Amino acid sequence: MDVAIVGLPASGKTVVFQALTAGHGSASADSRGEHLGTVKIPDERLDRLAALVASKKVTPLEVRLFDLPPLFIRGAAPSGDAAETLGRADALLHVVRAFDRDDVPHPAGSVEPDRDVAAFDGELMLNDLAIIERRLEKLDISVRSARPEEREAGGREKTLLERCKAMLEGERPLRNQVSDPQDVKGLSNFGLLSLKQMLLVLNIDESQAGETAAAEAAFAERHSGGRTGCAAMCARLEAELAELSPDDAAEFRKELAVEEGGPERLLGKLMQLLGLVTFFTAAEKETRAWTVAAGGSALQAAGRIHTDIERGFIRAEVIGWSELLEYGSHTEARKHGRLRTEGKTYVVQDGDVMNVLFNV
Ligand SMILES: Nc1nc2c(ncn2[C@@H]2O[C@H](COP(=O)(O)OP(=O)(O)OP(=O)(O)O)[C@@H](O)[C@H]2O)c(=O)[nH]1
Ligand SMILES: [Mg+2]
Repeated sequence: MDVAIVGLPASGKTVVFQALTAGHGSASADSRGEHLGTVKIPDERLDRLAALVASKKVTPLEVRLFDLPPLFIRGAAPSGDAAETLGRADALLHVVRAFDRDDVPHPAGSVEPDRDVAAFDGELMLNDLAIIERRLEKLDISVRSARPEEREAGGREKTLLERCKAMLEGERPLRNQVSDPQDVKGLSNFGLLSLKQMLLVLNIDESQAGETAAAEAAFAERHSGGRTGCAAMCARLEAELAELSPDDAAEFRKELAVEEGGPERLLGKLMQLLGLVTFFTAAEKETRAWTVAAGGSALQAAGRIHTDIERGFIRAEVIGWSELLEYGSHTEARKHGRLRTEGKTYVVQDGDVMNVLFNV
């Protein structure tokens, strides 16, 4: 999964990146100032499964985080590497400044999170409107010379694009309006930025850090919905805490009355927003977490592990993670008839431990 960190200049993007990568990942910077980091998603279920089967290797889910330089400076559309990173991203993490600091001027002169959310969305929507208008023009030309069946497909695309155009002209980001998976798919190749799922991260002041939950709830009330999620965090504090030993961090948190697990909670919200179901493979060689889209089948799950396993799929042995822990081993679970045999169309459930039998 690729997530791009975006936002206005000096909103704290790089500090959020540091807070998320310092504890659970690694980071590197390239010459253009774009940072790439890998964040391992902590999952207690995975650790317990790995301990149960005494795995030599434990592989958690990973998210690739891209910390981008500020976008839309003087209205310029993203170009080059930034455009490529944005196009590929599965979600945008939009850092919204709520911290106040005289020595770090806000580009708009004052700290107003709601204004910044709207302003940034406005840029995304302008970007999308230009893309859609260009595409509609092209379609008009190509439909005239097309064969009847092509004309029909072109007509459907035109209807969809015109609907999107109306949403954008009404200043509504596409992500909260277009919900039919078929439509989302139909639009997926155009690089529409307001269609991307977005986690808004309210970057609060140290002085507010003790009231993170309340700040988050109020912010979410105004901005969450559709495919937009909300979280609050004091990025600078979390980035500093992530550098400390766990004991020192815990003590410091207590002193400041800041709740545990800020970055973990943010990552949890991100996973929730992405709508992914986590499943596991557990063996002595490796225990690993994987994902499929919610509603995904056992066959799709097999394909995530390896295309050969998908191709040669025979059946899957499935058990919920907590049940496997309860029985202590696959052998015991099988003895009690709890290891289920499922076919290709089985809908994978969050927390399933799967063993796919295949033949190639
Ligand atoms: N007090 C306070 N300062 C913060 C916080 N987050 C970021 N800052 C400060 O704000 C300044 C800008 O932070 P960055 O993370 O560099 O912001 P950015 O969005 O990456 O900036 P650009 O990449 O230049 O757009 C730095 O001096 C940070 O230390 C915060 O939560 N509290
Ligand atoms: Mg930065």
